[in-house]
Amino acid sequence: MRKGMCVVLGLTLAFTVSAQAQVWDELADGGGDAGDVLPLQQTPGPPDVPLVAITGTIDSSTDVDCYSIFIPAPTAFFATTVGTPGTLSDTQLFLFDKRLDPTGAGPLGIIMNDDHPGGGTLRSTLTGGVGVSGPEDFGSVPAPGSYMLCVTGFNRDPVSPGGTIWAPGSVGGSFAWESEPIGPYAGPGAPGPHIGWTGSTGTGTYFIELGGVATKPEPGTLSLLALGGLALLRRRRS
Ligand SMILES: [Ca+2]
Ligand SMILES: [Ca+2]
Ligand SMILES: [Ca+2]
Repeated sequence: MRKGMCVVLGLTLAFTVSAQAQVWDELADGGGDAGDVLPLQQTPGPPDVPLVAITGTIDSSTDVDCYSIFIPAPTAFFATTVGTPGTLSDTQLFLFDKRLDPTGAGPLGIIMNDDHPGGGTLRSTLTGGVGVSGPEDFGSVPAPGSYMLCVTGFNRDPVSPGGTIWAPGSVGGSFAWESEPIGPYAGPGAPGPHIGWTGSTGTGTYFIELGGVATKPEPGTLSLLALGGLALLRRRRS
């Protein structure tokens, strides 16, 4: 059997054995309140399994809960509180790139949503593609990888050293806290690295339904994936 095929079969077997879907609970699984800035976020586990939901509680006017997630295929990604259980009626969702900005001060904002882009609810939806969940869905996830997903209630918002990230006026003047930003506002073009939060939130429980999300892979799996990719490349070139 060719080496590349062995690697692919090995990966398939490893994934099948450990592929039970995980619902992560902030208290029961995380052991307490999830932190609100890198690296105080919770990291749902076990590694390498589909992550289908995260549940928890916004328990004070300043609480924000953040989680490490892995997005293997950006176009399949979504995170939503629309139609899910939970007493927190007006949610907000934020996705940050876990790689630090060039100054090392913090992660950069990728996409956010306050009220669902399709309208009709104060709950929130993020998608990996543009326009998937409604005409106001402007954001996208740029590449497969590890991200930090944060949930809070309206109106507790992320800040950078220069002020509010995704603040009205900072992204073209028409910003209304709906599914901004992306494009020039993502990654290196975002107004600044995330260092904290401002404003206050209502309290209550939340249930974030997830699609196209896995728990963080083990480092060995990433190496194996890279090896598999190399093997496939070599096969194509030979
Ligand atoms: Ca919490
Ligand atoms: Ca928290
Ligand atoms: Ca909202």
